[in-house]
Amino acid sequence: MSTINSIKAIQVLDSRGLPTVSCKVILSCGIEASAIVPSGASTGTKEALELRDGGSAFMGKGVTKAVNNINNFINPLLKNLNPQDQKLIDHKLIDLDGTDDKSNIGANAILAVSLAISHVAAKKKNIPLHKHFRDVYSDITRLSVESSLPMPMLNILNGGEHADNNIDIQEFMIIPSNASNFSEAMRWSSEIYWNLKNILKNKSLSTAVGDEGGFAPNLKSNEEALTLILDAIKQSGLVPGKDIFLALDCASSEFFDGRKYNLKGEDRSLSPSEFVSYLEELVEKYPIISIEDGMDENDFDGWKELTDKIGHKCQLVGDDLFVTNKNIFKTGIEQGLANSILIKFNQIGTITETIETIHLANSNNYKSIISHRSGETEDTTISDLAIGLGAGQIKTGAPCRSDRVAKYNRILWIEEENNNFSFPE
Ligand code: 2PG
Ligand code: MG
Repeated sequence: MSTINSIKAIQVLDSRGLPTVSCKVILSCGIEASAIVPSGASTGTKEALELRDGGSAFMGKGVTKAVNNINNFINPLLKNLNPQDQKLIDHKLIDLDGTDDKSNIGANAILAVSLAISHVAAKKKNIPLHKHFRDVYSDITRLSVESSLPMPMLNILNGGEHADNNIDIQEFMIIPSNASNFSEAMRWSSEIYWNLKNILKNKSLSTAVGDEGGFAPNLKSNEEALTLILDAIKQSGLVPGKDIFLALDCASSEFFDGRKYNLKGEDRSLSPSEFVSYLEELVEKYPIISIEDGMDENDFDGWKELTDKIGHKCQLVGDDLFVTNKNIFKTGIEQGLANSILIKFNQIGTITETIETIHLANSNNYKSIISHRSGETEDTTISDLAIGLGAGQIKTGAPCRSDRVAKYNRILWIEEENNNFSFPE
């Protein structure tokens, strides 16, 4: 049996030019694999802790403490273990840390190892990572569901914390629902992206992009963003509300002050009920089928009102609300908040816990959307996770910038190699 020989981590840079953790696992047979962790900007307050150095280097954002925790503590702990024992290894990492929020060793350290272990284990078995995920978690995944490719949600216009413009809503996404396969979904999305660029250019608006590759112009209102996107869809010869639907990530914790939702770009402050009506009207007026973090992460009454009012006709996704945490999610389900969950493995810290949260969603009829972070890298683990778990949806930014398209390109190859994999109807 080939066992773990050594685990080595270094500090590398992410798509924002800030440090993050990269980890390599080498087996006794010589096979090796590595992984890199992502990092968020509009983070939920209950996320697992991303350990940063503080001090002056990298504006305090260095990750050498997390890197040293891997090299000094995790490396000896996991030596000689079987990399196929992902669940056992993840639990050893959780126990080593010993805190609820992984603040001791750092969720960035723990996740880097958890991911790299899964990659090396798949490589050892000589199977693709998505197949490995399916095998390892066959007891808790929906085995009845055939492997499927995810429907992409592409963020083509950026605001909020991801851009320096005046738009309050963080993400304006397109969903190419009527595409017959993943490649067609990507072709349509690329064409819409380029038509949007031309529309902005012709109006002398900025075509500079935000953190997730979407354009970040200054606009008069959130509705203007929606109108521009509809124009881009039509110019691409596609029909909004038939071929292409829209999705929003409001990331509204970023503009809620405990009492009001402050839409600075529109110079308006709305009470929770007024903000629910605002979103309800947007859903009436535009082909919006998914809204993420419509309400603040602690505004449970607002969430309940939003869910009761539009949950029957719109996917309502909890991101900062649930932070991929099984216990927090369970409480939210009991309270009837939202109807879907965004899955980000660095919010919780291990692959095993991430997959347990997806399982909880499946068992309660909540949809799962596998997601990137705004700070990303060339790592494509989320593409395999979305496919292996049959999650059905992935959001990983614009069809532009390598940190985003790396994930889509990985799925294009998996589509090519598995013509029996289905694409959502
Ligand atoms: C989000 C994410 C990813 P961040 O809010 O959904 O789009 O952003 O990684 O900054 O939390
Ligand atoms: Mg979000």
